[in-house]
Amino acid sequence: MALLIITPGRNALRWQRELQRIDSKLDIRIWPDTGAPKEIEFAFAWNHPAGELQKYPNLKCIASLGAGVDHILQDPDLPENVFVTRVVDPLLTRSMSEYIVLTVLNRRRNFCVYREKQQKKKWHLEPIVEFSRCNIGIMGLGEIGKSAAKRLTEFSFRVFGWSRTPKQIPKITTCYGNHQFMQFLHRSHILICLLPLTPLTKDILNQSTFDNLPEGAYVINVARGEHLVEHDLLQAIETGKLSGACLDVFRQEPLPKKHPFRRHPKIIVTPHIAGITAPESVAGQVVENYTRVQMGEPPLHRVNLQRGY
Ligand code: OXD
Repeated sequence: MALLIITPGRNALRWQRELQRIDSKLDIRIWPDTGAPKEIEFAFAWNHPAGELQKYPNLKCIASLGAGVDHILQDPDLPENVFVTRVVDPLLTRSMSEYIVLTVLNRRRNFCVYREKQQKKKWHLEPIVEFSRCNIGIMGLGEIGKSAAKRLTEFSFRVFGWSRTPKQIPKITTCYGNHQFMQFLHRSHILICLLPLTPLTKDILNQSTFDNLPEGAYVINVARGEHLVEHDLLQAIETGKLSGACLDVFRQEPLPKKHPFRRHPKIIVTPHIAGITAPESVAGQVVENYTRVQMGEPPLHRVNLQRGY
C-alpha cells in the first residue's frame, strides 16, 4: 500500500525525502504519477484538484500539509468515510506566535511609522500606544491562539479570547458564542483572527465587526483571506474607524500586483509566511499517522468533519 503526496505547486520531493528519512521503506507516490489508484491508502494533500481524491478506492486518510483543512473540505467531491487530519506542530505554533507578537509590538512601538519618517528624513518621537489602549482580542483559541495569548500576556498585554465553545485559559479573559461576540469586540483594540475557515466564520471580519471595535483599532489576519471582507476593511481604514491592518493571508494568493492592499500606507502585507510548515518538523507525525491507519487505528489530530476543524 502507498502514500500519495498531492501538493501541486509545492516541493513534493522535499517531503518525500523527509518522510523516507524516517521510514526508508515507505512506498511514496507523487501526484500525478500515482501508479495503480487502488494502492493508495493515505494522501498527504495541499490544494489538491477537486474530485481527484475520489479516484482512490482504498483511501483511508487525507492528511493536510498545514494546520488548516479548508482546502480539503471545500472539495465538493471528497470521498466519504475517510479520516481528515491536520498538522499540530510546536514549530508552526511558535512561528505563528512569533509573527503575532512581532506585529503587536510593532503597532505599540510604531515601527512602521518610524520607517516612513526615516524615508522622509524626519526625526520625530511618536507616543508609545498605552497598554490600556492595546487590549488584544484573539478570535480562535486553538493551539496557536492559546500560545499567542500566553506570549502576549508575558509582555503585559491584557488578552481577551473568543471561541465557539467556552474555554478556560490562565490569565486570559475568554468569551464564547455569538451572544458574547460584541462584548469581546468592544474590548479589543488589536483584533487578531486565528479562526478556522468554515461557513460560519467566512467573512467574519466585516463592517459590523469593525463597527463594534474601539475607535482606531488595528486588525491582524493570519487565518484565511476569506475571513476578511476586503472592501469593508478599506472603508473602515478610510473613515478612521480602524488605524490599520497587518495581513498575511488573502482571497487570492499571490495578491494581485494591482490590489489596493499592496500600496496602502496603513496595511502591512506579508506573503502567507506567518507559519511555515517545515518538513523536518512535521514528517514524523505524517509517518506516525500513516502507520496508525495501516494498522487500523485512528490517526492523530483528526478533524471533526461536521465542525470543519
Ligand atoms: C496552514 C497554512 O494552514 O499554512 O498551515 O495556512
